[in-house]
Amino acid sequence: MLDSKQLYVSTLIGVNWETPDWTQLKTTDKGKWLLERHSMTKRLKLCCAILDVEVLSLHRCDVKTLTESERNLLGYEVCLVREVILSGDNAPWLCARTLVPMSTLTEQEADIAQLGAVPLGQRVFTQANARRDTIEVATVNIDGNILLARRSRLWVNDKPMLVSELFLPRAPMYQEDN
Ligand code: VNL
Repeated sequence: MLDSKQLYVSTLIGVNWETPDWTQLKTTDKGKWLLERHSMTKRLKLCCAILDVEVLSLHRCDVKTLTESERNLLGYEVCLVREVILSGDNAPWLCARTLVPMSTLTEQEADIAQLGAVPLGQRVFTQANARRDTIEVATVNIDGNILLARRSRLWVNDKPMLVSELFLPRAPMYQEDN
């Protein structure tokens, strides 16, 4: 894995998540990206011809490594960890890290462990009952770049997963015409 990609992942792991100021964020273009409740995949696809997913890692994590807030949002459970870089027309746009509790990977959702290069959002939001709650946001400083990140909980068939997303310097949300 390239060093910069590893740095993005470790940055996401160490983020200090905060409850957003909805009324303020709703009025800004960047805020609208952060507060997107529907599919981020779909939103990003509107900004490019080709959206690529590179899976950096897919592994199980021990319950003991979950942070207190992760346990509060997901329960005390072994999770599958999926770490990806999303690129739009070859520019890295998003680093995403998703925790999927083993009890979510059952029945209809078993395939989520085998998505490969299929974007998670593309899989999840085809389901009518998919929903997102508890959106948190953060800013991080990477090499002098102030980058935005968010963490949100997704539900499919009433089973949760936790998605952390770091918007990389070339992401459309930082470009003026978006
Ligand atoms: C993934 C995660 C895809 C978060 C996303 O779509 C995302 C994935 C843009 O793991 O495939 O926002």
